[in-house]
Amino acid sequence: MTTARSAAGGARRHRPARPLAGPLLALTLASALLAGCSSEPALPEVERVAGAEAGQVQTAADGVQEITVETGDDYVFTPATFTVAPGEVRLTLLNSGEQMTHNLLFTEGAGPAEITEQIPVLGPGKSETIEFTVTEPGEYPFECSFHVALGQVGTMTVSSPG
Ligand SMILES: [Cu+2]
Repeated sequence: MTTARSAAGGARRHRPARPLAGPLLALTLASALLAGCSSEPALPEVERVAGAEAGQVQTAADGVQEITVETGDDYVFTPATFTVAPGEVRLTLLNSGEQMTHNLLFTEGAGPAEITEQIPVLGPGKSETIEFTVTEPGEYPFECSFHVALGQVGTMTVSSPG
């Protein structure tokens, strides 16, 4: 296997070439390397692309509340917590990573009611949407079952009506 990109975090620090003078460029590279070496087994640097759209529960044109949860080349859901009102929910999981595969399922037996809709596998660069209806207020923990041991969990709260 020949791949230009190593699994190490440092390899992903590449940036578009900038018109820097030679010595300055060398200095920049040196400090980048130093920074990379001093950190612990670093996760690849992650860029979130959804920005303001991720994490905001919004009401779509058809009246369904929508939320986009983003994940990437790490073990984090963004947002990890959000609140919806009782009713229909359209949840999109966006994997903005380049390497890692995730899923999203509501932790069995953990919430006030079962939500069986799930996103079983989501490869890098992909997004998938599920829809479900919630009626019972309370906290519904969800997880990436691949990485739950690494802390990739979140909680959807269903607010009380009225
Ligand atoms: Cu995961």
